[in-house]
Amino acid sequence: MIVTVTLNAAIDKTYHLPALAAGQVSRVDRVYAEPGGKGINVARVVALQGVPVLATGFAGGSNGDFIERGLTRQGIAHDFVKIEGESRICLNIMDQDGVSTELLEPGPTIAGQEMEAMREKLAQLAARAKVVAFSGSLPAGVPKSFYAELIGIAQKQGAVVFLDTSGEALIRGAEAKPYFIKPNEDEVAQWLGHSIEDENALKQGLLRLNETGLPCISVSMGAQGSLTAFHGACYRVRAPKVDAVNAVGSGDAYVAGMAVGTAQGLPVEECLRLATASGTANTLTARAGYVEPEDVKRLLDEVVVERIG
Ligand code: TA6
Repeated sequence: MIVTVTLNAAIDKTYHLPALAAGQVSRVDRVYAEPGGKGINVARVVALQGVPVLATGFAGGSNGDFIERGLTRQGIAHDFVKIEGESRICLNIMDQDGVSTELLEPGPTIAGQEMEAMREKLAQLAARAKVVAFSGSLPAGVPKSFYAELIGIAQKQGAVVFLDTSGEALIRGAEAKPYFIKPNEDEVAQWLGHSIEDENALKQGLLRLNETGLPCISVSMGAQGSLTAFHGACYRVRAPKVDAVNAVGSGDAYVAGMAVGTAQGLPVEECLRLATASGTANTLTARAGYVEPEDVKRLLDEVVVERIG
């Protein structure tokens, strides 16, 4: 089983409208509302690929109820810590040219006893999991070191740990040496203490990070594809060219593919292929954090994975 952890769960609302004009009334053509936040998106994309998954995290209020009901409807097992506060709404406004504007609420404030309940729940769930994937921002009240603490709990239960977050939550979380991380170039530069001039500098930097006990690090280079350092070997991956409809949640779909490949014990090249096909398939649908499984299968052969050192 794969367990996903979303500490700042959300209702992801996508508004499709002709154009967004600041200071004016804009009428929305189509609305999608579904359980979201990065880890929940990971869970949905894993489930769509027919792999057992369970979503946990914090959920509260009527938005929390909506998230749990939505997951049940989508056939995704879940076991959240119920909190006093109200889970957030994250809004993605898509215009007809495909320009996306995201408005992300900060989310609820988490109390000390709610964090304690999370530690206990995670210890139980991780004991049954091959992979535990932590994703997204930390809600208020949660210390920046909380991911490191939870990662330690999951690792103690024998799970392989993924961490997809940003900023200080990532820097502090990485101290617990998760198996897989997905920083951006700026975060890699901050770690290394110098700027990154080109692809070769990025490659050397990622290999140095491997040596610090971070076994698998993927960095997206946008249209140039992605670079991954895995136990001292480096891979460049090029995604198939597609006409994207909505890219929101593609990073989460990438994590889902990587988690599925890892849980199934696939070689790293195949994990990267599945991750990239899943991320690309996500861009083909109007919904955030969603793939059509046939798209993933079709795209697999079009992903180019190249070992570059
Ligand atoms: O990756 C897109 C997305 O997952 C949206 O679904 C939205 O819920 C948001 O990211 C949340 O990101 P955050 O980093 O605030 O947890």
